[in-house]
Amino acid sequence: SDLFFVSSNPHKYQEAKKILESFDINLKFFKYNLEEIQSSSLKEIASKKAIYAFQKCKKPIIIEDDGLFIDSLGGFPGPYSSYVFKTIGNKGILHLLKKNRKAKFISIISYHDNKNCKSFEAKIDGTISKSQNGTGWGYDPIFIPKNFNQTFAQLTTKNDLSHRYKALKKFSNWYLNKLKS
Ligand code: ITT
Ligand code: NA
Repeated sequence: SDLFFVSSNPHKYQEAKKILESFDINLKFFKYNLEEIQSSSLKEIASKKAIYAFQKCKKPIIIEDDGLFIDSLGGFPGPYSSYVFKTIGNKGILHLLKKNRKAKFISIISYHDNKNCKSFEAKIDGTISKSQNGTGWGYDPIFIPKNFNQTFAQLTTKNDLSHRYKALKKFSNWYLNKLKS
């Protein structure tokens, strides 16, 4: 049974594909620039993205909405992470931070088919590094997961511990059960 990942971001797809492979789920790519709904809630953005993605693809889909939430900035960029990355980028974020560097990544995976609409959320705590380290996409060069001393961009184990991994693991449990029933 076909399952499509609807997104404009091939990095997200590549990671999601790799992660779901480890749960024996084959993920296909439906590259599409989903209109970014502006809302202060990741959940709301995710479920709207899912409805829209299913209308476009007409096959069972998942979408993912992520946010990087920085404590000392009151959770900014959060739901605006995509826009903030394209505008001020990692350099801009580093300029804004002082002593408290705590942050977390949140991922919401939303599934939609002609019967079900379901979301799975997960987070990973960490800190923002003092400078960019490693070559990775998005905020990877500045995010250090808790209990590590290297950024996501430097770690070879990102896909075993990321927000994306944790949310997809929850999704897989539900999805594989659904396929059986
Ligand atoms: P969609 O088309 O799927 O919406 P997007 O890139 O706009 O793609 P989001 O709306 O979820 O995705 O935006 C979240 C942003 O947060 C994304 O553009 C990245 O810059 C960043 N991001 C998300 N997950 C990340 C990760 O694992 N590592 C680094 N940056 C990440
Ligand atoms: Na987006």
